[in-house]
Amino acid sequence: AHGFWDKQPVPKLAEKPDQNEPIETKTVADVRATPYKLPPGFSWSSVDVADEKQLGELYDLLAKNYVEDDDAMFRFDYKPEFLRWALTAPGYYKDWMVGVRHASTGDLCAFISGIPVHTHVRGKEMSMCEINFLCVHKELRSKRLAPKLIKEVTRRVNLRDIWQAVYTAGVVVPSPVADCRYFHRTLNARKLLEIGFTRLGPRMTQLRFERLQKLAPEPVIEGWRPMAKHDISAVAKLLNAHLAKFALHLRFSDEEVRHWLLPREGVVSAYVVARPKAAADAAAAPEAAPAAAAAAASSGAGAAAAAAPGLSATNDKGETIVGFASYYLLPSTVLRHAKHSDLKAAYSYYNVAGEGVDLTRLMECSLIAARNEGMDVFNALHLMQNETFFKELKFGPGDGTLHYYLYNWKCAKMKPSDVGIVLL
Ligand code: NHW
Ligand code: EN5
Repeated sequence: AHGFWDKQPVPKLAEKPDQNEPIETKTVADVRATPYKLPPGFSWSSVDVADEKQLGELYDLLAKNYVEDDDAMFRFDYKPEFLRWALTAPGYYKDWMVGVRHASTGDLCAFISGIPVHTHVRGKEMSMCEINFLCVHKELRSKRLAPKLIKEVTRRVNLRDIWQAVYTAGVVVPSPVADCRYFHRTLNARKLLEIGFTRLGPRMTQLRFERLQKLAPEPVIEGWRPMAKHDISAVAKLLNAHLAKFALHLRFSDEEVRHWLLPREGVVSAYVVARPKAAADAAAAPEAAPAAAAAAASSGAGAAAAAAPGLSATNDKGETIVGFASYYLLPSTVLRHAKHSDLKAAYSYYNVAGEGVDLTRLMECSLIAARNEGMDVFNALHLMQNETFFKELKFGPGDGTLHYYLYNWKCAKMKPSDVGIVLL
């Protein structure tokens, strides 16, 4: 059934592996030294996203030909600034941005990208490649160009002595390591109804629906503020400690936290919950602030075994960071609509509710912040601990599922709550 995937080092669909190991082991000397052959009329061309013109060409290809929902009502519209962010990861390689051009016109007609990441799978850490933005122009579909792109990027990754990859897709191919549903939280009820993103249930009026989705005007947690440069190392500590709870997760260096999580206007938003230096000091001195001290003692390093210790980290200004929340901004084009041309969506990224912070309240603040940034909808996957807040915060299941994959790795299937990776 899968002429291509059946020959790749991935588990078969029927397989129920219990190992945690590579499927095949090779060395750089085994890797083909020359690019795969393309059909006549096409040529390989690495896309330099630092070059404004090439970034624009990639944007155009994806804006017209990338992922749509099942009913072809919406298509992802990754903006040029977003693509630059997504593809210039720390340590990125230009030759992992694999493009295909028409030899005659020079037009970019297909693409796949890889970036380097440190991935943990059930306790094993590996340097991997994270694959994204596989796209073939609509006029060139079903000609087996995608397998060519996948084999060529694999070759270029293998030449750097990397043998595993992590990727997600809305379609099922051999073989998902986890399956995560999309959930959606309405922020602009009227617009979502107008564009057919959502419908009113039985006995629901637009007015009732709008009232039901109402949120507070401003974030409700004390100490909530945008993440700044002086929070980078504290956020890295908090985030890596949190992610270690999940069977599948990445490890972020400080440099990667700076790249992926420092706010970028119109691309990624990130907030911390910071306790002022004085309050943190007071919490450490019982006679000064008994209540705060009790809370600290019940969750601090020397606490009794009863309470789970809450996470916290000190930032470069001496504040205690006890929470972190982030989302990325990815609009979709509304296809064939007279009044609206785009759907503004925020996607839940990485969130950590540390000591004394409730995850539901943290996410409520994210919803409010996203709404105040003009977003129409807030999307989140059913992974990590997200299920714990969906009901109270009025998220509902969407019609899409995101499947998680590992290339050249055999391990037991994971529950969505084991998944600690969010890709763009
Ligand atoms: S998922 C988004 C993928 N992109 C889109 O859906 C955009 C719209 N669609 C298209 O552009 C995020 C085309 O339909 C594409 C397929 C290009 C999808 N994953 O050329 P043919 C990612 O970027 C298989 C994996 O004739 P086409 C992750 C399909 O099963 N395989 O089809 C990407 C069939 O193989 P089979 C996919 O429609 C991860 C073959 O392609 C797939 O003209 C990539 C048909 O090829 C998908 N999303 O083009 C894997 N879609 O065996 C990375 C189709 O069933 C692996 N196929 O016969 C790791 C590499 C690095 C390793 C390093 C160690
Ligand atoms: C690689 N990084 O299907 C990503 N989106 O549910 C590539 N549905 O938006 C793979 N069909 O359910 C991406 N509204 C795979 C996802 C592709 C895009 C996709 C789904 C996810 C989606 C919407 C619109 C459906 C339109 C008709 C949807 C219902 C929302 C409703 C809000 C109120 C509470 C209940 C749910």
